Amino acid sequence: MLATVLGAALVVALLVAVPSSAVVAQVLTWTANDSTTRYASAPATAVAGPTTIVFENSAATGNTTGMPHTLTFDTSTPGYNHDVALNILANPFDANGGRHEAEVTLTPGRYRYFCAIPGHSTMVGEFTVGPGGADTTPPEVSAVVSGERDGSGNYLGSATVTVSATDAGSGVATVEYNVDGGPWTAYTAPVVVRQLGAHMVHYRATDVAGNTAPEEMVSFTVVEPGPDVCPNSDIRPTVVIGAENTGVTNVDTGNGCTINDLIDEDAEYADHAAFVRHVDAVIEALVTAGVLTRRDKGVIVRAAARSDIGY
Ligand SMILES: [Cu+2]
Repeated sequence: MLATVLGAALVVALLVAVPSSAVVAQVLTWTANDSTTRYASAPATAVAGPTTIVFENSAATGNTTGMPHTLTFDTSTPGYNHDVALNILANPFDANGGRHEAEVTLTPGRYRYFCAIPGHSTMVGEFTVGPGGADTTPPEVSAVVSGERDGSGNYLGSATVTVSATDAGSGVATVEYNVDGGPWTAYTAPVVVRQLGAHMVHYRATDVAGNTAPEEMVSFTVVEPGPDVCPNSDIRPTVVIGAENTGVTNVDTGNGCTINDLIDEDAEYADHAAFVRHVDAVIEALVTAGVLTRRDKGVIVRAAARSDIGY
């Protein structure tokens, strides 16, 4: 009976011990050979936390001459972490056969290391340490809807949903979406919705550590594209009045007409003032619709006033 109780206690103790011993320690390995100018191999990145440093300078790593090297962490040059004092001297004929280990704790940042043997001054390098520990933060996900819109904000003919996800910890593993509550689908490219009507596109992302971001949603309406009111559009890249390039982008205003089409500088006007009033009116409508800013309007109307159209 006592033995059974002791046995049970032992089992409990072993179970409790498992989580800490299950943490896999990071091992970083440097090797050296006959070169006096560079290490044969070295890590470029690591994560913060307890780390086993291995420095091997032996026949196995290519040292055929018995040349000694050190792996020495820089503790003085500005711009680097200075919290690890490491200075391992190794050569193929030392008591360890040239293979040495040390236990250190790395913190986020950059470390610089070098070989301290005289004449080996270019044998240097650095590595970056990222935040360690378990990733418990889900990815950040967002979506943007794009497409040609009418004055009410409806998408003409189709809407395109572009989802992006980032994860600072373990990285993004999967991004998924569904349209109007349909099955979740792996997101690989922007999603084009052509079916007319109101839609909801849901999206979510999961990181490598298994954290899933709460589902989010964008909603929009796709309507029949209207007839092209301006079939022979002036599609110059910017708004041009007479000889003057205003620099304002000559966008499609939503019905197939560009801003240059609406300004219509080749039409007949009673006089110059009539042309300027016409420009002021069409551009004001575009400002109200959110197509142009008030500043754009100023630039365009002043260019119209300076032009000789209508004279
Ligand atoms: Cu060296």
